[in-house]
Amino acid sequence: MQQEPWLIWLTGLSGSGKSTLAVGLEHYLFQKGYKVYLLDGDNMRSGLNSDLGFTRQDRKENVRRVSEVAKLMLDAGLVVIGAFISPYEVERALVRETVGSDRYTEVYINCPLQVCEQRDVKGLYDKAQRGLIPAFTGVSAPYEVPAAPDVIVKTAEESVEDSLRKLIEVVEPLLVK
Ligand code: GGZ
Repeated sequence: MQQEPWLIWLTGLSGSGKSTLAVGLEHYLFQKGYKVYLLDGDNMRSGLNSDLGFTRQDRKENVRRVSEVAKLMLDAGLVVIGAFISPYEVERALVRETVGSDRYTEVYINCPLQVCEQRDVKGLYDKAQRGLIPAFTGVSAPYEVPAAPDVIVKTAEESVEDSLRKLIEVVEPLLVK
């Protein structure tokens, strides 16, 4: 199957729904026959980036390395989904620049901090508020809202199915060669 190599970059707070949507998109595209790979904190921070934490510098390096890996994957012809908090505008711009703006789509997973805190699926917000996790995004470290994302999904207002449908409607036409 002919496909256009493309990076779909999901940015948003912890608990905003990035992973859920990334996995949903990956499954959808896979079933449609696309060669797709998902890069996220789980597979990057456990291996290549296992030396990195969450300081300003380490986050910068995390996203920089991911962008270089994504670029190689695009050169190999894959569709790549990146799901990272990537809280700084300057690093997101670097990702766009590294892979090329003609094969990059930025998706802002918009979910109010209060909703992420209420969801607190992994109990991380609770720990962060008690001072047990330093520099936690939204609590004790910043999240810069994307200035000009290509797509915005509002996971506090839409169902997972609605957000996914919206994402697919934007992304799938881009991948057709
Ligand atoms: C933010 C943290 C932190 C701190 C651990 N701040 O919800 P999760 O658990 O599964 O996803 C979060 C993940 C974020 O990794 P990223 O590589 O996406 O971050 S970044 O793009 O900013 O480099 C969270 C967990 O790691 N986690 N400590 N202090 N999230």
